[in-house]
Amino acid sequence: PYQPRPEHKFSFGLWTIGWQGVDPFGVAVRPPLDPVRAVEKLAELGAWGITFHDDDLIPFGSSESEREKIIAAFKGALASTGLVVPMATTNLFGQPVFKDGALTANDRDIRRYALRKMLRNIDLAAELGASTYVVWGGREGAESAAAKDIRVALDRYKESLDLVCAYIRERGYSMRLALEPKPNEPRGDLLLPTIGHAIAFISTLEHPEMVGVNPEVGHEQMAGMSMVHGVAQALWQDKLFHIDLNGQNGPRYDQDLRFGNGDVKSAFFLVDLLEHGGYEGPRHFDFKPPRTEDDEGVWVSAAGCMRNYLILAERARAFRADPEVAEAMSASRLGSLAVPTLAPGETLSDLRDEEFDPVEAGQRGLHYERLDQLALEHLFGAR
Ligand code: 3MF
Ligand code: MG
Ligand code: MG
Ligand code: MG
Repeated sequence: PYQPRPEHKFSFGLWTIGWQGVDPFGVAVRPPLDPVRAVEKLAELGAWGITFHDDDLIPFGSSESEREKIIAAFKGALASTGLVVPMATTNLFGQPVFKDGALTANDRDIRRYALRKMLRNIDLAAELGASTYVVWGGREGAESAAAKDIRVALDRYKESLDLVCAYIRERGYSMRLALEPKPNEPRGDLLLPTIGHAIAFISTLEHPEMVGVNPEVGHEQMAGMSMVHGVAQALWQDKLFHIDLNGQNGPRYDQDLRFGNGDVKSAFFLVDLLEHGGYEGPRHFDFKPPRTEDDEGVWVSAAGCMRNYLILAERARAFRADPEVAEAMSASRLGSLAVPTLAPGETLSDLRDEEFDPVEAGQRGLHYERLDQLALEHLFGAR
């Protein structure tokens, strides 16, 4: 019953299943993963799409002819499996040239190089049919407020994104950008640290309609934010263009656990929101199979992401279909929040004239504990 199928729109970054386990304390524990094998394995597991940074697919420094060979083999695997490329992105953080950021590096020639690298991969993304291009700043940020004038850095960030949007329009690509917020790591502080910062920044762009967000579960939780509230606001503002699903245990380093590990209750309400809140985009996993895993463990971990999503979706459906939940929601007056505070035709002077007993109203219970207990019991599989 929890078998992933293409219609579920599950996608994975090539850098996730392909992660070799290099971390700040240790070297690689797994060999490189051939992108063709990644496509075949994901298709076999029931996934729908694969995404990549330019350098995940085409190793940095590859020659023109190597690049063409790799792209041809990748396209061949896509064609034979039916896997799609819904999104692509640029690696603007891995190479030493990007140690002070890319689009907001203090060095102007580095910013120009970063923009060139991005435009080149946007062409490839368009060629492969991607409709979303994710922008994660990577190293856009600083360790010291003395080292970067953040207001000026934001000018440069805006300048670059305006240029990229103009390029996409000029080329006639049907592609939108999705900014990925993250509070810190690898820099001490990153620009656009949360969903809220990103949405506010988007409103300053030349083409705000072309730019949305790609929130990641772990990144919001690193900032101590509620992923569920953040995603709900992004949906409300029509800005949820893409999503990075994974797991995290509280504010610490970016754990990138498989989806379902970490804060399970938040995962339950997130799936409930995505499934019942009108989101129709990819269910994209950005996780890291832990260093403890061999090749077999990598695919078990990837399959677990999808299976956990489907289990939580089924639990969320059962929660919403339970008559006792409906009754508890009505006892908690959830429906009343949907009624506009001022009735049609009413005036503020009507409102001011109304008789009200705040002491009586202050005594009403909301019964949220009963409702939350029902949610937990559905999540636990106890109902
Ligand atoms: C970093 C990330 C990135 C982004 C990616 C864009 C390496 O914490 O989450 O993954 O998701 O660059 O999709
Ligand atoms: Mg992460
Ligand atoms: Mg990540
Ligand atoms: Mg991510």
